[in-house]
Amino acid sequence: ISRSECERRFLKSEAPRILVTAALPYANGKIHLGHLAGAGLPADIYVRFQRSMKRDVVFICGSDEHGVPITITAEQEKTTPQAIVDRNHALNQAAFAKLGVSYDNYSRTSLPLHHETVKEFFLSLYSAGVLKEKQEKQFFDEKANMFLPDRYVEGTCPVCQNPEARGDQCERCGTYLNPVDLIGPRSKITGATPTLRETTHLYFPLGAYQEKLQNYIDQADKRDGWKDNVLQYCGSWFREGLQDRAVTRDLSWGVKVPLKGFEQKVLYVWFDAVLGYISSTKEWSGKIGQPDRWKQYWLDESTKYVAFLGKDNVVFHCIVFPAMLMAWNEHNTARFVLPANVPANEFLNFEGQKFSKSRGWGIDVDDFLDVFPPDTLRYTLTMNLPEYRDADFYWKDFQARTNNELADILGNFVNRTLTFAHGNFGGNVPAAPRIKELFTRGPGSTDESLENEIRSAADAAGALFEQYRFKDGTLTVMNLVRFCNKYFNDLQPWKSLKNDRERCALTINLCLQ
Ligand code: B3M
Ligand code: ZN
Repeated sequence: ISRSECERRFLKSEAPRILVTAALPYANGKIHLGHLAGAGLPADIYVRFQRSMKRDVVFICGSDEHGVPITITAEQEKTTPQAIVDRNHALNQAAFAKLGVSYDNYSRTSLPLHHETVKEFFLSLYSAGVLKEKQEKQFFDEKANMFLPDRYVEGTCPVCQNPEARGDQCERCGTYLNPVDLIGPRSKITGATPTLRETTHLYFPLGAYQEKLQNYIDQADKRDGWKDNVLQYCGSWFREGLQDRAVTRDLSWGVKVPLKGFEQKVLYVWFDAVLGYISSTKEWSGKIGQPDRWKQYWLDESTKYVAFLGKDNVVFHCIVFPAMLMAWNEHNTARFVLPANVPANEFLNFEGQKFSKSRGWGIDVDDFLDVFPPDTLRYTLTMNLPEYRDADFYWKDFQARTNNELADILGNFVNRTLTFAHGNFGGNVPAAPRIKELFTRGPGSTDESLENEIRSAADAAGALFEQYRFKDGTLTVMNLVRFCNKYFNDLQPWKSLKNDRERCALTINLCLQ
């Protein structure tokens, strides 16, 4: 990339402040390597890069602590949902910290502050008449005494006769289903045959926002270059046509619906989870003693908001969340910023297969870090990020990248340079006064070529990080280090040390740079 091209790209994204969020992991279990590759790690690289550019950036995450799977785990373990999320929240927060993911705040959605934030948001939409009440029939499990979410009804697919189709979709033939379409429906929780019961829910009119959403994504893409995979997912949702979505559920674990007649219901987990980014930023503001600071990030249109996540969360961040914010903005004077970009990643697999908790396939981050230091994992994952297509973590690759690249290239160069500077220049950066005359010219690596390489690699890596291309950005850095090792070998400072100390000083000075 040419220098002018770099500058054009850098300037393009020059925002006075940047808000970065990484998808909130469910506190139903421990995070595994796939979670890191999807959101936490690329977001951390982006944030560290922006901080190094001296930009004003806040980095927000936390645990997503609601949803039916957590209730079910609690029942299986004969404990409360709160106990489950307390345990996993602590484990996941510690695992991220151990990996060096530098969140400014890692919150959790069971906090009262979050519940208040969500209720205020919900009530604003409700009282503005945005949400519509609908009566419907839903499957009810008499044995478990609960309404069944779509995914918790199983039965035979009416299209392909797969006996294990789920209420929302048949995984064999891909057909989207309604639970009532299933032949011989049964509850996934108790195995009982569910009955249909009348219930009332509030719906968000997603369909009414389709055109606005398409315009928003078009504009944002023009400004910041959205990834093709993300645009394709959005395009296919738009082609199918957006449907209105229920935002309430007949469940007990979650944010209670603050309305008369809805006391037995909670808000849909995604409705509350995306607002977790806002409440986490509020919590951070309180912790740093500037309770209104969050508003600078969320309520000022000059903020650049970047949301990192995995592909399964794209629809919620590119469609559902922006539509919710649009609805709020239409009825309030304080207006939220929408994501300027959603650089979602595809999936990371483990040794050629999907991570699967139930099949015991994969490795949790905390177990990994009990054995290996964090940089070895960060480096291998970065070089295998599923930025454009699914990627794999292989132990063999981890071994090779750690030994042959991180240790032999980067580690070796840093070690030989620092050892040399300590051994021969008293641990100082040696001055290089006669820099112009000493500049080596001629074949092979020279002082001048190294200087150019340092500058152009920094520019190129910066431009790539700015475009969410973390794999290529890191490769650019590693190629610079390869060049540096060659320079060290070609210039032979151990020889010049004996006959031309200034020549040697310049070599080590440039290596340290
Ligand atoms: N908890 C899904 C996940 O962990 C979901 C993300 C919420 S982001 C607001 O992949
Ligand atoms: Zn089917």
